[in-house]
Amino acid sequence: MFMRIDHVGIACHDLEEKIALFERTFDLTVVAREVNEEQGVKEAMLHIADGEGGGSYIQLLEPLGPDTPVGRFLAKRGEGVHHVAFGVPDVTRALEEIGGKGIRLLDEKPRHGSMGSSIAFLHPKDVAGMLTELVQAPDQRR
Ligand code: CMX
Ligand code: CO
Repeated sequence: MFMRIDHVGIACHDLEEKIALFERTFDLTVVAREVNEEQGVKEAMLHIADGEGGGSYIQLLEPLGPDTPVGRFLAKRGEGVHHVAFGVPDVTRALEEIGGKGIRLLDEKPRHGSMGSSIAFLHPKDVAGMLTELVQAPDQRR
């Protein structure tokens, strides 16, 4: 079902400060910056490698406000790994399959993600405490 790890999402208070940290520490390059109102985040994607069906990245996330998923996470736990995102060929199909196994879906249908991707989340309480994101790259052929 999973083709690769698409990205690891990191919650942080100050996006620009953490972009600079990851660039100078790991020699990574920002390939996209976006504001996603629906997800309540300002974010940057730092490219690591290219793989089957798309690349792999670190996603740095700053909340747009306290009453957002990342805002609540920062208040409760502080900065750190927020979610792991896996590349799938077809998010709609993956949701059907995974939902059929009794895992709670936070999204019944795909939403807009970084760089034109389609994304959906699974409930962390049903996946060993890991907030899990499914990602279908925009150019993914079936
Ligand atoms: N990883 C693991 N557990 C998490 C979590 C995370 N990122 N965020 C919250 N939780 C846990 C909390 O610790 C809490 O557990 P306890 O009751 O044991 O304390 C429980 O889930 C409920 O958390 P909450 O504080 O009530 O937080 P929310 O109301 O935000 O609900 C969640 C949590 C996962 C349902 C919500 O954050 C969500 O729908 N997330 C999906 C969307 C998202 O995260 N978007 C931002 C990223 C966008 C992108 O990647 O592009
Ligand atoms: Co993500």
